[in-house]
Amino acid sequence: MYRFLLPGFLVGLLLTGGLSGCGATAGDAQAEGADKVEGKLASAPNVPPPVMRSEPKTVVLHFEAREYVDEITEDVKYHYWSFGGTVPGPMARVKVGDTVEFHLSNPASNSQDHNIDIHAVNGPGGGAAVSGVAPGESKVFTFKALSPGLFIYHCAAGAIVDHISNGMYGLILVEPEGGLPKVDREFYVMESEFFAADPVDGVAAFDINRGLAEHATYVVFNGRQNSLMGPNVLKAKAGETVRIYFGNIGPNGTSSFHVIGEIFDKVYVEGGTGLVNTGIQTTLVPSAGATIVEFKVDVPGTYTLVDHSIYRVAKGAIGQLVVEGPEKPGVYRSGE
Ligand SMILES: [Cu+2]
Repeated sequence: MYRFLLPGFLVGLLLTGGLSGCGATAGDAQAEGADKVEGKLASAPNVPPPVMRSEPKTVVLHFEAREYVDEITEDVKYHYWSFGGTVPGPMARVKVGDTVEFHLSNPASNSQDHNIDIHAVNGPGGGAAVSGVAPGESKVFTFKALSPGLFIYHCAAGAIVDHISNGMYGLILVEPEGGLPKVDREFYVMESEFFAADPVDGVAAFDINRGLAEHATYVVFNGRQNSLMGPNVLKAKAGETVRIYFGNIGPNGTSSFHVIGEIFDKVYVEGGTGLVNTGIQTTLVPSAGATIVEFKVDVPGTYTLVDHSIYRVAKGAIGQLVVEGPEKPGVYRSGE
């Protein structure tokens, strides 16, 4: 589904300089006691594994800006700008108290300057002030993860709107002390609007007038229509607990995130870890905001993820979670 996913990202991971200062490979740096560890990253809908250590470390993250053309619908391709060759970009996972050494590279083959604003940063521009890279450049900045929560990152270069609208965003989880409670399944889902002009030879590009009018052509999960449908559905077994890390970049719309047929047993309000609400049907996720939801799937069947601003489903804001396992007629059945 994401044909650029592994090649582009791994090339970026491997070629952007290694771990300066410790002389170790990424694998060596994972060893117990190493001062620096390579960051845990995963591409949506996958989630990096829990951090599983009690001591804070310096976590090295390597991101690469990539511009490419890929399908946004079955019939239309789009001129994406991205981190790592996927939309959304990779999800990162660190722990509160960690120091993050963030490397951003912009290959010479790209056409645009880029940077990154990470909402987990305390400092001007969230890093954008010191991470601007022209094509062919790389930069490094360092920040301490002071606050736990699920945070958006996005490019803030140039006019910002085109970089955000073209796909340059993703999520970073800063785990609280002791981590989050164990669950059976974790997924990474991000909603976004695309403002696409009429395609030329089947390829569409950003239309700023549609953006200014707040009139999205597409509203999608994980960067394109059907990213969580058909062969790409999320899967779980009856009785399992599911956690979704859900981000909404907008850039304009607020999401009314809902899973049809389920109730969120827990909502980590606005992506923070200090306030957990329970028994929630639909949760609001603002532009450039995030949430963490958890629910137990009791009954087998198909559950549908939507932005319950329901006209957006017709624009692509839909995905499915398919649950297999034994029926549980005491919870749900046809008839009396
Ligand atoms: Cu950019």
